[in-house]
Amino acid sequence: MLSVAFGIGVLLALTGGTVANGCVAPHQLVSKMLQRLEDSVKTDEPPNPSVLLAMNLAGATDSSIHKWLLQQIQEEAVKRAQKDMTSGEVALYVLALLSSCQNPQHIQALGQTVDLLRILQQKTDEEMASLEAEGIPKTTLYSVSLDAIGLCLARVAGYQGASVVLAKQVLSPENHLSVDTRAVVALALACTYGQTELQDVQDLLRKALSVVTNGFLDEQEKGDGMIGNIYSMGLALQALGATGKFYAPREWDCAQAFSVVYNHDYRQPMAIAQVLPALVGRSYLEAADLDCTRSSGISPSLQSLSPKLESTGVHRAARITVQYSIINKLQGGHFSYTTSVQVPGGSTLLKVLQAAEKEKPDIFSFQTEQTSWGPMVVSIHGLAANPDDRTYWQFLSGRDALQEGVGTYKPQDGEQIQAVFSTY
Ligand code: B12
Repeated sequence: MLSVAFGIGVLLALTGGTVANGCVAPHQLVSKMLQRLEDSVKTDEPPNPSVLLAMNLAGATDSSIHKWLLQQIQEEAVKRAQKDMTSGEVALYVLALLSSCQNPQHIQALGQTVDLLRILQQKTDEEMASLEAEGIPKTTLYSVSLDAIGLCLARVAGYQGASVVLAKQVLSPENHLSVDTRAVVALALACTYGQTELQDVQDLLRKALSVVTNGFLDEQEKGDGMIGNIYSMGLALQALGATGKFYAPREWDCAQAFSVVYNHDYRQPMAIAQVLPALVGRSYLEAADLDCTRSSGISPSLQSLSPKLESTGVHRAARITVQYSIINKLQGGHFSYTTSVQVPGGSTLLKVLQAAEKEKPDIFSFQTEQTSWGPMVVSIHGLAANPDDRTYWQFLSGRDALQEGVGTYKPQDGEQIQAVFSTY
C-alpha cells in the first residue's frame, strides 16, 4: 500500500505539468482507489476495460494484476468483439488497449488476430445509420460518444460525423441528456475539435462544448459542488478538466467539485474507474498519449487473484420491513403487485427482491444479468427489458429514481420500493 502511495507521488511529480487547474487528489486517496481497483480484478469474472484504462491513466502499470488484466482484455477482444459486443463496449476496449500502448488494429491472443478499429468503425456506422433513419442510436448517445472518442484517439475515420450528430443532440432544446452522457459527449467533441480543419464543424463543436461546460459550471454553483449525482461526478470532472478553453475566461472552482468527491467513499470499481482519472488530473482523452516505457515506481501489489468472498455480517442485524411493488403499464397485459418483505437491516435491495420471490415465486420472479456496474435486473414477472424497444426496469424509492442498482442500494425500514417497466 505504502509503495503504491509512494509510486503515485513519483508519478505526479513526473507528470506535474499535465495537472489541470492545479487540482489533484491527495496521494493516500489515489492509492486507496487503486488498491480497490486491483482488488476488484477477479479470475472468475469478465475483465473490465474501464478498470485497465483507469490504472493506466493513474500510472499504476507495474503489478502482476495489471499484466493479467491486459492479457484477459486481449483474449476477450478476440473472442467477443465482433460477435457480441456493443459499439460502446468495443470503444472501451480500444481505449483500454491504446492506454496500454497496444495497437488496436492488431490484437493478438489465443492464436488469433483481430482489428478492433475496423470493428469499431462498423459498429459506429450502424449507430449512425439508426440515428439517420430513426433519430435515435442503436444503443445510446453515451455509447456513440465513446465510439467517437475511440476513433478520434486512434485517428481513424468516423468520429467527425458522429461528433457533428452529438453536438446537434446536445444543442437540441427538447433533448434532456444526463450529466454522464453530456460529459462523454464533451470529451468526444473536444477530441474532434482538435483534429478537424473544417471551420463550420469547429464552430458547431465550440458552441456545443460551451453549452455543455457552462451548464456543468452552473449546476456546480447551484449544487454546492455537485454536478448531476455523486456517480456522474467522475465523468463531469474529466470533461471540465479537458475543456477549459471552451468555458474561458470563466474559471472552474475545481477545489469545490473535488471536495464533493473526497467526501464520498467510492467502492464500486466502475465508479472508481470513472473518477480516478480526474483525480490525477487526466481524462480519457489522454489514453493514447501515455508513456508505457516509463515505470511510475509503483511496485507489484501483494494482492492475489481470488474469487469473491460473500460477506456474512448482515445476518445478525435487526430485521426491517420493505414494501416492494412491481408495475407494468407499458406493454402487453398490464399488472401491479405489492408485497411487504422482512430482511435483516443493512441488506441490499437484491435481498428484498429475493425474499419477495421466495415468498411468492409466481408473482415476484425476476432475473439479473452481471454488468460492469454489478447485477442489473433484466426481467420481472416474466417481462423482459429489451434494448431494441428501449425498455428497462426502473427502480424508485417513493417517487425518486434510485441512484444505485439492486446490488448496492440498501433500503431503510418502512421504505417503499417500486420497480416500474419504463422506456429510456
Ligand atoms: C445508458 C445507461 C443506462 C441505460 C442502459 C441501456 C442500454 N441498453 O444501454 C438504462 C436506462 C437501462 C439504465 C438503467 C439504470 N441505470 Co444507468 N446508466 C447508463 C449510463 C448513462 C451509460 C452506461 C453505458 O452505456 N456504458 C457504456 C457501455 C459500453 O458499458 P457497459 O458496461 O456495457 O454498460 C452497461 C451497464 O452500464 C448497464 N447499466 C446501465 N446502468 C446501470 C445501472 C446499474 C445499477 C447496473 C447494475 C447496470 C447498469 O447497461 C449498460 C448497457 O448494457 C451510465 C453512466 C455512467 N457513468 O456509466 C448510467 C449509470 C450506470 N446508471 C445508473 C443507474 C442508477 C441506473 C438505474 C439503477 C436507474 C434506476 N433508478 O432504475 C437503472 C438500472 C436498474 C436495473 N434494472 O437494474 C448509475 C449507476 C450508479 C451506481 N452507483 O450504481 C449510473 C452511473 C448513472 C448515474 N450517474 O447515476 N442506465
